[in-house]
Parts: sequence; C-alpha cells; structure tokens
Amino acid sequence: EDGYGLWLRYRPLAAGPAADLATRAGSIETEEAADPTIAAAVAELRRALPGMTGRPAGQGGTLLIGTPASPRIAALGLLLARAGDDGFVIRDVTVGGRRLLVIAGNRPVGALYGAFHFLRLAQQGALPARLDVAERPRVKLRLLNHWDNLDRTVERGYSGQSIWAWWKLPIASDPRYVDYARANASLGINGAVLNNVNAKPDSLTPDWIAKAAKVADVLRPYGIRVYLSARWSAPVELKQAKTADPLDPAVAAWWRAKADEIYRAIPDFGGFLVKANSEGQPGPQDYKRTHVDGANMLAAAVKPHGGIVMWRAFVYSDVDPDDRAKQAYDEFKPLDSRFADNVIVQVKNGPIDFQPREPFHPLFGAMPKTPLMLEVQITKEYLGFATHLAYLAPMWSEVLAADTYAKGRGSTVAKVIDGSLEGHRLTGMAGVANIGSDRNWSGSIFDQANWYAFGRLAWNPDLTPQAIAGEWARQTFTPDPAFVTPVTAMMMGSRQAVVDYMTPMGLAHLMATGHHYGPGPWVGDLARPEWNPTYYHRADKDGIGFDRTRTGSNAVAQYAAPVAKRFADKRTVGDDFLLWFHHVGWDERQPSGRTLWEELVSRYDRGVATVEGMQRTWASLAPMIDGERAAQIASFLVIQKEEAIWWRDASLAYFGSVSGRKLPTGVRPPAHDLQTYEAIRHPYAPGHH
Ligand code: BDP
Repeated sequence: EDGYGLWLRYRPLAAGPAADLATRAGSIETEEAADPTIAAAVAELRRALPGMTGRPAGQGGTLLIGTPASPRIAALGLLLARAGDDGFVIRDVTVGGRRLLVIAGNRPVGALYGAFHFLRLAQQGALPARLDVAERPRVKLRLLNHWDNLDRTVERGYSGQSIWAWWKLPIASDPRYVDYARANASLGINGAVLNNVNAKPDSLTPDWIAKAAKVADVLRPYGIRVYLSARWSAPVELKQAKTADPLDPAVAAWWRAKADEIYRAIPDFGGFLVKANSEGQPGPQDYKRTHVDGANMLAAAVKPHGGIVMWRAFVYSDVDPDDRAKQAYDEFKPLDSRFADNVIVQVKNGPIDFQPREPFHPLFGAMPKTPLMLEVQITKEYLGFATHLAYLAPMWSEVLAADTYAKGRGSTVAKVIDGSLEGHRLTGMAGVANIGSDRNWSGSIFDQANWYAFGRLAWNPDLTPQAIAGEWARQTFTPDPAFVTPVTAMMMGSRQAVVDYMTPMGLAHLMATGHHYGPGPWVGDLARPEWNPTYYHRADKDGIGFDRTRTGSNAVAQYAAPVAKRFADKRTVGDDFLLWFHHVGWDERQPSGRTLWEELVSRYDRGVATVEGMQRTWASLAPMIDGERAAQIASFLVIQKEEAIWWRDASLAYFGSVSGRKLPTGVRPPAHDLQTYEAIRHPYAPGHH
C-alpha cells in the first residue's frame, strides 16, 4: 500500500455488502463492447468487483451497462433525459421477473461515469436496497491544468517529475497514463491541459504535437480531451512570423494553420489555454492590442474544429500598482461582451494568488456577458507544499458558496460558473494539478484528497466538503466509521489550521521569496512593490492590514453594493478578511475582547495546537490502516508541526518587533530571535523554475 491505487483500491467488503454486491452485479454485460469507452467501463467493473465481492466474476446477478444504442437498454424506459449529455442513471429494475442492475448514459462517457459512481457507492459499504440514481455534471469543462514543463520539471509541483514522459513519447506510452485517465474519469474530469501556462513555443512544433496526440489517444476512451497552453509569441519564436500582433492577417493565418495541424493529429483537441501579458509572458498588449483582440483571434482559429480558448485573467502590471488585488478586474471588466462565443475567461478563486484564504474574486458576477471559469490550485504552493495536511475542499466551497449579489441575493459564484446565473452554455472549472511521478501521485496521501475533491466539486459545486472527505476516506482507507468520522473532522479543520499558523485574519502573501516556502513577512526589498510581503501586510508601529476601503485602495468598490458594504465595515467584515480589507490598530478591541495583537497571537497558537491535535488523532487512527501509508502520514505531520511552529515563531518575532507589543503573559516566546528567522534560506526548494 504505497498509495498508487488512490481511491480505486477495490478492497474486499464486509461479508454482508460483499454478498449483496455479488448477487446484484456478479456478471457484467453490454451490447456495446466495441465502443472503447464502454469497454473501459466494463474493464473497470470487471477489475473491481471480484476484489470487492471476493467471488470470481460471472456468478450472481447481472449488471447491464451501456447507452440507448443498446436495444436491451433502450427497451427499459429509463428516463435518460435526466442524465443529460454526460450523466448517467443507475437503477435496479425487474425484467421478465428477473432483477437487473442497469448503468446507462445517453453517451458512452455517461455510462463510464455511472460505472465509477456505482463503484464509489459500493466501495463505501452497503448499497441501498434499490438503487435509483440520476446525475449529470453541473459544469461542462472539468479540467486539470498541468503546469508541466517539457523537461519534466513541474512549476509548483511537489510530487516528483511530470507524469508526461515527453522524451519517450510519441512511441512509448506508459501504464500510468491509463491509471491517470481512470482516476480522472472516476471523478468526471474531462480535460487536461498538458503543459505549463508559462509555455514554451516548442510545444506547438510538429514533434511535440505528435507527443500530445499520443497522450490524447490514451486518454480518449476515458472521455478526457487534451488541451495545450499556447505561448503568445510562438509564431515569432519559431521564426515563422515577424510579429505576433493579433490583428496582423499573417499571424491569424499562422494560428489557423497551426490549429488545422493540431486537429489533424488530435481530432478532438479541446483548445488553448493562454496566459498573456502576465508575469513576463508575452501577449497582445505587446502590440498595443487588447486581451479581446488576442483571445478572439485564437478563438477564430479553433472555431471551425469546435475548439475553445481559455483566456486567463491572472494579470497584474509592472507599473507601480496601488493595489494588485484590483488589477484583473480593472483590466477585464471593461471587456465584458466583447469576447467571441468560444472564449471563456479563467479567473482564480481570489484576486491575488491562491493564498490560504482570499475573498472571492470580484470578477465573478461582474462580467455577466462573458463565460467565466473558476481556477483553483490543487497543488499547495502556498499551503505547505506536499507535506502539510491541508484539505482544500472547504476553501473551494467557501468561494463557490460566496454570494456575489450580482443579481441580488443568492447569486453565488457556483451559479456564475455553472452558467445558471447568466444563461451561459460554456462553463468550467479548472484545477492546477498536484500530480507527478511519485508513486502516490500527489506527493502525500492526503493530497490525493484534494485531487479527488476538485473533481467532485467540478461535477457538483454544491457537494459538501464534509461529504466529499467522507467518501474519499472510506474508499482510500476503510469504511469503518470509527476511522472515517475522526479523520473527516481532522481534514475539515486542517485548512483553517494553515491559515492560522501562516496568514491569520485576512493576511496574505507573507511567504518567502521565489519558492514561497516558509515565512518571509519581513521581505520588503524586491524589485516590484507587489512582490513584497510588506506590501501586503502594511504593518507598522500602529497597526497592520491593507486598507482596501474608500480611505485606501477602495478595492471593496469592485464588489456588488451589499458585499462592498459588508467588507468595508470593520464590524461586519468578519475576522477571516479583517486585515485583507482594513488597516487595524494593534490595540483595537476585537469581538473576543482581546486586542488585535492578542487575537493574532492566539490565532498563531491555535494553528500550532490544531496540528498537534492532528498528530494525536492520527496516532490513534494509524493502527486501523496499513503501516506504509500510516507511517508516511505520521512523519509528514511531524514536519508540519515543526514548520507550523517555525511560521508562528518567525511571524510573532517579526510582528512583535514592528508593533513593539509584548507577548501576552503565558504565551511561549519564539525559539529564536528575528535575525535567525530572516537568515533562513531554501536554495533548493522544489517547484520553482
Ligand atoms: C503563481 C505562481 C506562478 C504561476 C502563476 C500563474 O507562483 O508560478 O506561474 O501563479 O498562475 O501562483 O500563472
């Protein structure tokens, strides 16, 4: 048990559920075995069921899987409209006096998702006596964004090398690609951007297109399309055009020909993801053109093939910004209604950059005429890399459930991205993948839960983090409630713990330079103002926090009036975002009765204490699972505890020195002086290239 099996372990069930499962799904039948997707579904069921039932295949009742193309399924009257294009129906029916379990979709991919859903239910213990399930995904594009480089390093990757063994492609595949596809399909993930948003032009050359095509061939039966990140200046860098000006007809012709070439190799190619004019990446603004000019030109190139363009809104300019948090909105909001209909704008969950906690991005709800997709980061660039146990579903749900008030109460981010608020058909959610060549895929066992949760939320943004954690834990470890209940509670509190020991009460971006590992709140000498932690926390002898109200940058005004009003008032903003929106005096009383300084100190202590509690929980649970995974998790919790203390101590040493406030009595002083923390360097930290 090294974690390679993820949540698809298919271990023997307890006697009762095993016998029931064998009775209901002993032999798998289909009339569509020639379809590669149905074949994949059947193969999965045949691989899974004997292991779970402990009985050889072919005995017991029949499970029939397929689409209405199968006469037996068509005859059943399953009301498949409920399943939509990508969903499924799972039902126990009686035909000619015999019981039959049916898994059906309108398309083969729906049946595949249904098979995985059935296995998800079965792995968790007893199935309902009569199954009658109908599901369909709420969001159309459910994509992983790999930040994988062509040399197999991974930007912000903490789980080994890229799983794409580019050098051996296109001739050699890898069994891992199939297991990757199975895992994604089990969640309904239906697309993968193969390469880093900080893209190289080479990925668009014939050699690399052939490699991507091979990956696409392997993923295709699992309903997963391949996409590529496109480097804006590729035509120039490949020496095939003099300019990359989107309004130059020769440039548009180059991209059209390039798209034609890609589609010849990958007929169902999904399209391009573009990071333009952001953090040094080239883009249309280099030619005094807009994001719209760029996106629409590319969109025209892929349109004849049914492709799309995902244009990222993660931008901040290098001219001294009064507030980086305002820039994406300022640049993109005026472009609403001008994007082509096969363009979707990809917006990070918060206005800065994947911090442990950010308010929802103000663009959600502010561009009603443009489809927006949500981008979250599964890889934990700012939450302790792969070692810290931080379950991210609560963070993503917090954003999905956030009310933009764009069309009055109830205009949640979830409704923006599933298209229901404004009637968009092109909808999506992207997660920056945390997958690499490590045997356990994600660098740690608990980080598998973040991949899992991303997929589940992209399928249904209303699923609760608690429910997702429970189903993941039952499949990944054991369905035993004595294990699942405490482990779920531990997961549910874990992200808040990271917030508490790294960036409590609305602080953000206090990580060390470059690699973003460990504390660096004192850093204030980097070339661009908004690269510096001091820019974000603005601590001085009087107080701390970024004033984003009218007296400051007025970023609050980018939100709809009721939201802006709540954020703008110290009494209503809530302590999650207090210092995000306000500069607060160190001695100002908080609702707890403590001063702000005392409150901050208590948050850092609470974060450390939560990690200690996680260690105790794990010590009591570890004997219930295999030794290999249990030991790795325990050792990572030791790392997390040491580093939580490091974060707490370094932060308190620094903020104590700036504020001149003393630690409240009874509080443990930092182990070292500030200079010691400031001197810590991590020259070989992973993930930054
Ligand atoms: C930041 C990362 C950087 C990415 C950038 C992005 O630090 O490596 O290139 O986001 O999303 O979080 O483009």
